[in-house]
Amino acid sequence: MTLMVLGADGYLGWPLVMRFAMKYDEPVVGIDNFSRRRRVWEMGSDSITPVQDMAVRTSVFKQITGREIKFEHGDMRDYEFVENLIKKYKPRAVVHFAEIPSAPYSMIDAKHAIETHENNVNGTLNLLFALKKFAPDCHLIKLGTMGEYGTPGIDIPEGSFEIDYRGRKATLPFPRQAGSFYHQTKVHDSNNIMLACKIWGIASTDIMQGVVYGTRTEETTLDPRLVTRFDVDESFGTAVNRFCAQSIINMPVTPYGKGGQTRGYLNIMDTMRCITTLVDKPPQKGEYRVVNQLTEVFSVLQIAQKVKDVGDKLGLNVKIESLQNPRVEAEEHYYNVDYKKLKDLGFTPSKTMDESITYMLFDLLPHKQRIIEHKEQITPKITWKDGLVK
Ligand code: USQ
Repeated sequence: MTLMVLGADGYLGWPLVMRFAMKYDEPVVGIDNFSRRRRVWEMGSDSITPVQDMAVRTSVFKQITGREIKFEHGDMRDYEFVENLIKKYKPRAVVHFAEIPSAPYSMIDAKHAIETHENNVNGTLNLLFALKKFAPDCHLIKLGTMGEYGTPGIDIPEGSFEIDYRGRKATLPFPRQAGSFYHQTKVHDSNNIMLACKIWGIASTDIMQGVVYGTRTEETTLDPRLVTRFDVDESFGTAVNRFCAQSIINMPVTPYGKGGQTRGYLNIMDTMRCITTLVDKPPQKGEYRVVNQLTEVFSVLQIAQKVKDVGDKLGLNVKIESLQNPRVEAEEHYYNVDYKKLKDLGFTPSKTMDESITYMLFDLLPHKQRIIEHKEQITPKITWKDGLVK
């Protein structure tokens, strides 16, 4: 049997193929079309960590560990490619990370919104049809987002909730209220996967993942050439990572608006451990399982303060400067989210944000010059109301 990772060149995908290759005695195949690299270049930015080509990555990994990662280059939008892939490997589990992950990128203009939809929704549909045909017993582990739920002002369950309406009770999917065209693609994916599980008996785990941060995993530290990418531009960099990079170059960290936007967060190492937990404990055939994947909950202002506290101890003299919010989102809101299913399956968090920020700053210091070179791209220019404002 084979384990497959779609999006194996990405921030999470590259560490995951290495983790799989170390942990399991089964063939591990990674797939990518390198679109993340291209899209970050399109934003005028680059990974702050110098990432190697895939051929170098896989051969260095083999030299050091003796373990093999197979790689296939291809695009999930191409049904023929996807069908041949699933037919060839008939995977036991496939982790689908091969999507455009950026909310701001999807808000630039119609072209970018449609590209994000086309890539994400069509890619997932191609995968579902190919799985039905050639690997109906495969466990599909799909990366969704906590952002699917939005900020509803009531407790957020894991996927579904019980409702008593006009005298009748039912368990229904919890309402999705995405806040960007990117987050909407994940909602559409969730609906399509739910339907495929119901009608074709596919077994799937849909991960409602919080914001991931971090510079390293067990495998990326084996050799500098195995490092994973680290983006800081407004589209592909995420809050904690951007705040750490800003503090390295003495640029004020930038909570948007009032800074009360509260989200779930988890370290990239814990992300790897969550996914292997899910691989080891698959759902039943036909089951559509939703897990909320996060380990801690903070507001952006709390995160900015954490980065300042740690940075100041290291002598970085971190400043916090709120920016006018380029997004349309609640800046003060109720946020209480369940995240129990992964723990029930055996996952225990290994890292807190407090301890992670310290080593993240240490890991980023050697790349200070590269952050300075991309300083321009850190400042937001994409607004939810007017798209890219030059
Ligand atoms: N934010 C700031 N200042 C910044 C950057 C972001 O205040 O410099 C705020 C945003 O306004 C937002 C929060 O931080 O309220 C999170 O923003 P983000 O850019 O870190 O994350 P987001 O756009 O929500 O998307 C990221 C990933 C996406 C994933 C999602 C999980 O890019 O792929 O789906 O996190 S979640 O946020 O739970 O939906």
